Amino acid sequence: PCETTKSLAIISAGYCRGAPKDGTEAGPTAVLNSGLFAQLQAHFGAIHLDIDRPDGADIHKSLDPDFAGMKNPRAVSVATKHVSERVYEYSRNGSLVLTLGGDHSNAIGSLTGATRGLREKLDSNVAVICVDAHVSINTPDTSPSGNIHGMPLAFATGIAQTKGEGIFDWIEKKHLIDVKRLVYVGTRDVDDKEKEIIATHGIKVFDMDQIRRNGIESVMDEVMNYIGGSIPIHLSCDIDVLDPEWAPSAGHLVPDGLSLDEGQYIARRVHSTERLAAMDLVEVNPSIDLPGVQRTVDSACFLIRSALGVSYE
Ligand code: B3U
Ligand code: MN
Repeated sequence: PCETTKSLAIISAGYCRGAPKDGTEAGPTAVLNSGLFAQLQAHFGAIHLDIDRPDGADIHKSLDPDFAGMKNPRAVSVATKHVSERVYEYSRNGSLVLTLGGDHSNAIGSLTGATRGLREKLDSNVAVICVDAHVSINTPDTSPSGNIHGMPLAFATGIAQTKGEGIFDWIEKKHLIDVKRLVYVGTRDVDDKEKEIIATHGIKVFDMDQIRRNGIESVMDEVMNYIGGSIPIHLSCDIDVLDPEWAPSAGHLVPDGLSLDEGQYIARRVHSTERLAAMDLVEVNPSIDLPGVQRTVDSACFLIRSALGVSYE
């Protein structure tokens, strides 16, 4: 049983070393300053935490050479560890936690932090609903790019175990999400090696084809059935799940995505369970497609408000 959440903590995780393009460091500010923070504060009395340091930004690139194929591994490890610890503290104390990225590597922090915190508080695993055009589950071995933003679910599940000194050596068993409680919605760009990982571990995927065939309502019925009726939910959103028409300012656009209505439907369904314990929203990049930034930010805010049950005038 998951008690009703009373407070909201917002974690600004504007770190971008997991991605090949800069720009997502400005994501949290763009999203919060568009009116969202005021709305959340009115609704929850939200607390907003900027995580400034240590964020790995001070690790000069020359001191952060590739490791096992990963780019910027030390900087990303430091940043995600920090996000994980903050999310953990707030989850353990019963807050609903909203983490704003930043590139998708930040989900390593939010997923592990919430999982650890909720395990301690409720003695329960967490169901993770990943809403992403990708499955973001490459390991350093399978990654075609070396970009850690393509790997967050591999590290958060323990499927990727690559560690070095100062490189993800903070991740322990207590941080790991259960692959049997992980489900994807809206995927449409999956690498062949990722397909193998998904098959090997029996991970549940509802891709765009299934959504087009059966409709989002029926897919969400199946999602809710799959995760079961009692455990807390972590909603992990990459803005690129939306069609580029709705979210053009993202780093890795994939055509034929969700409409904003479909995205909102997913978020509302999660809200209606009253079991949302943590949410992240990553990859809003205000330096890509400048005319489309406001539209992207508006879409992100819609998803967040819908998931959190916040209406506004
Ligand atoms: N799967 C590719 C591309 C990618 C997927 N998701 C992100 N990037 N963020 C990779 O590089 O892992
Ligand atoms: Mn993605």
